Amino acid sequence: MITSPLTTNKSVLAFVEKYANMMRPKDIVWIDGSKAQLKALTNEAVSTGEIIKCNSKLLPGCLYHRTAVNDVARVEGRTFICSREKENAGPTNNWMEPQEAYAKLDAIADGCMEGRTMYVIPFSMGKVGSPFAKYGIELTDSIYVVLNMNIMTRVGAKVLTKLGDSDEFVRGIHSKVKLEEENRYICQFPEDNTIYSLNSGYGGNVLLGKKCFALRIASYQGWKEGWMAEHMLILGVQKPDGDIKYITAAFPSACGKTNLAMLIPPETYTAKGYKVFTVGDDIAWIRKGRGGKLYAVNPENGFFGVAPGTNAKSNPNALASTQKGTIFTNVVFNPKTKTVWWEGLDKNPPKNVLDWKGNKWSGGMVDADGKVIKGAHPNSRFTSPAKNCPCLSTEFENPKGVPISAIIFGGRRAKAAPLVYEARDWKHGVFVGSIMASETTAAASGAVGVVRHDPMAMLPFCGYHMGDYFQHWLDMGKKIKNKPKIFNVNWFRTDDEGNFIWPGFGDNMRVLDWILARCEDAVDAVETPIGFMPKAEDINLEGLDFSVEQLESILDCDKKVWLKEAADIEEFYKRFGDKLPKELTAELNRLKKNLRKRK
Ligand code: SAT
Ligand code: MN
Repeated sequence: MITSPLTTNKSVLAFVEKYANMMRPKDIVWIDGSKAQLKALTNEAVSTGEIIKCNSKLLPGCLYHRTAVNDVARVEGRTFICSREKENAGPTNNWMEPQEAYAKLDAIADGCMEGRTMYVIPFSMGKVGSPFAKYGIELTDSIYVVLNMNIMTRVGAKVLTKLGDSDEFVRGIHSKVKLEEENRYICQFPEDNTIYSLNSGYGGNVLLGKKCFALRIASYQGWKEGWMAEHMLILGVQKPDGDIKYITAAFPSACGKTNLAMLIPPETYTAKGYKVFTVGDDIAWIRKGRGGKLYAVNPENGFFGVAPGTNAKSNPNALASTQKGTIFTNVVFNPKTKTVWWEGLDKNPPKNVLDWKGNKWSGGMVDADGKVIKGAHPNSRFTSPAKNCPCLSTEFENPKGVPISAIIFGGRRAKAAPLVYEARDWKHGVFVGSIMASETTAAASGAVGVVRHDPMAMLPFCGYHMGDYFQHWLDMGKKIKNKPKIFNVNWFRTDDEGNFIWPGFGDNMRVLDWILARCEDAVDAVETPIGFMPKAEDINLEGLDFSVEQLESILDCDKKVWLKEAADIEEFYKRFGDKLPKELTAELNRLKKNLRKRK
């Protein structure tokens, strides 16, 4: 059997040996997490051109990378849940029979690392040793993946020490192979704790700790073990009296989770002493804890944020997070200054630089039809260490997590969904999450701007049957005495010209303020057919050029529009067949009844 400088764990060694025999790398390097090793790997990637070092004065420790042009986003059509029974993957996932999948994937992986090095990355999701933590080992032939995993997760020898002799670790197998689109597969085997990712080099497909493990595999583990893995940010709002309340919020990819997680409150709040702290920007693992409450941790250790639109106004905390030790992917690169740029960073796009494809590019360039050519890919990303974030919560490393007061669901909807409404109770809240719909974004390949149902923002990430997932949500509610209140928000309503009505960003604090007041029973609400809505005068508009009439226009419940929504939900629900919990059907019937009432 092969040996390792880091462990004698037989399951780990057998796993590495099996895939070394299959993929036949020229050598194997165990990632110990040391600075010296990471530095040497960075230099190696620089020497091959895989990575470019940024300006060490302006962007110390920052790196730049371009993916293949056909490999820039998650590929939902090539993502599979390989459960033994098709039924267990449910109607919303692609499914492949595990033996068939292994045969197919092993054939692609056969000899795929010839002439390359295999890196063995031991990593932890969650703080090593915390009650929430889960461990994994990712095999990869990409230094870019090693360096990103080192930012996004806790990597190295300490993970193997903690794992000891246990075989409870998630097995991640990644190879770029030949980056062939037609042989690209992202396969999760929830019953085997195993992930295969072949023929991709894009973050969401290859940083296996993230969507593949921390959501698809972990949602399945949570279902079996009585906890939850959710596509949610976690933030803390500190009031002037010092009390901090925590909120989790689920939004689909590229709908502003990072911005909300790092929100800077408007002057009217900061002057009074309000502060917002970030615990996480993408994923929350949630368990029942002390006081009959739900507690959440962020299992990640960094941010894999969308670059375009991030600027000193929209998200100064995210921008600050990218100023050191960050990996930029598919943004604009200036070879002279060795700095980066993306659309929406500022109003001064550079000239004579290189775009995300490596072509010569200057700001303002247009194509033959006069359309502006973008320099950065719309799904270009920064990978930044969480510790860079100026508003990182002191609870970020708390092994027990933070108590949740409110859960928010939100989508990107030009019409229909109001700025905010509150569910009547937990069951209704699960219904509200289950009926989420949102316009698609560039985070996944395919059409952008098409409204689709995306329950709890988990459609691409739930590792089992979504009907069982809804039931799991209902069951969790039965187990906890002090349940968080559940809300729905929509920052994206547009007027007839297509302009956003609500200013969003820092001003979303005004909505969070109402949400927390509701959690403390400190403010009234109006009951509507869809749930409780604020009285317009209860949303603080101080210091904002926004009229009560404008606010009322997005605090509406148009019965005609909602009857159409209800009909769509009914259609969507049919897909779940017998697995749709009857509580949700009852909620849908109640919604329809409420909408048909005269008043
Ligand atoms: O590309 S990722 O899946 O990592 C980010 C996202 O789509 O939310
Ligand atoms: Mn995400």
